[in-house]
Amino acid sequence: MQQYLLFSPEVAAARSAGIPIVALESTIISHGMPYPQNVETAREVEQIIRDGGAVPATIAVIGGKICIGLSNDQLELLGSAPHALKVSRRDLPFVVSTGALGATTVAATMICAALAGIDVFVTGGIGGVHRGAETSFDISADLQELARTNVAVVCAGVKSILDIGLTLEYLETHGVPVISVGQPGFPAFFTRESGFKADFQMDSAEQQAAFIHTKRALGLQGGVVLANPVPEKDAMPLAEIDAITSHALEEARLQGIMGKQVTPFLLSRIKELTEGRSLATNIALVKHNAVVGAKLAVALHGRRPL
Ligand code: PSU
Ligand code: MN
Repeated sequence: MQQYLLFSPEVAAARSAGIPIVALESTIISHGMPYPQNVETAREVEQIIRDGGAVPATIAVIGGKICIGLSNDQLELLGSAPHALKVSRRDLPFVVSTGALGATTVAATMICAALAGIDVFVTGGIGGVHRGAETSFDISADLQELARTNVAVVCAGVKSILDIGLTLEYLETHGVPVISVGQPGFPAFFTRESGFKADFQMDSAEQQAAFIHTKRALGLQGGVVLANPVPEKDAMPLAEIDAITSHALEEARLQGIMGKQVTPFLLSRIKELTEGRSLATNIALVKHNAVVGAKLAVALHGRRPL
């Protein structure tokens, strides 16, 4: 397997020096935000992780290799290339074997992080059970990955483009713990509250690391969701985001958007309909998650090896 992995010099050095590493995904760069804010944000998020005492490893598939850590040029390529494919578990062997340019989702980034021995991953929002999944069967592969792959995912919860209640039910069925940070409520990405509670609240990185370490020690396979609410000052008004989400969902339905296009379509329509205000919120919450993720990686590193 290792023949498919290519570590950047910075990540390779961190591995030999025993410095904690935090994985970052690339779908958020290629399909989650517009250029050039996507590349700027990716760089800033990496720097926040460094400032927190860890080393960032942004993950993507380039030239048939799973790249663990990207150069500035590679970040630029992923942020600007219109042909970057959105790569989930199913797509990973395709992009690796063909040499196509691949931006990894939460699911694929978890797989690659686990292959590289990285146990903390920071992103914005995870995929989930889509509204109307009882007829469309549209449930993100991110949830199955959380059920099986040992990586902790720091996010700002789940967007209300999804059915948040069903997403939490699905995670419970598959034994994925959902831990909130700083409040009991499970956040809804753009807003701090979703109306649902997380399973456990753990505010300190030490507590979170002890939980993850114990889960691992008990042989319980699978990830953990760490749900970190967007800072109050950056959150969007609930009524506004609800109205815009309903509008975008209706457009997707009318245009017959299906499969892997659904999430990128909704994300980009929400951004357009809020005239970019949702983008500012999105950027702020990812940066906030990077602070939490770096602390967790440092705390978890102190507990190794299992
Ligand atoms: N949700 C967001 N922002 C994102 C995504 C989801 O708020 O960028 C991306 C992530 O890469 C996630 C993917 O893993 O979309 C889920 O896509 P799908 O629903 O097709 O599994
Ligand atoms: Mn889907």
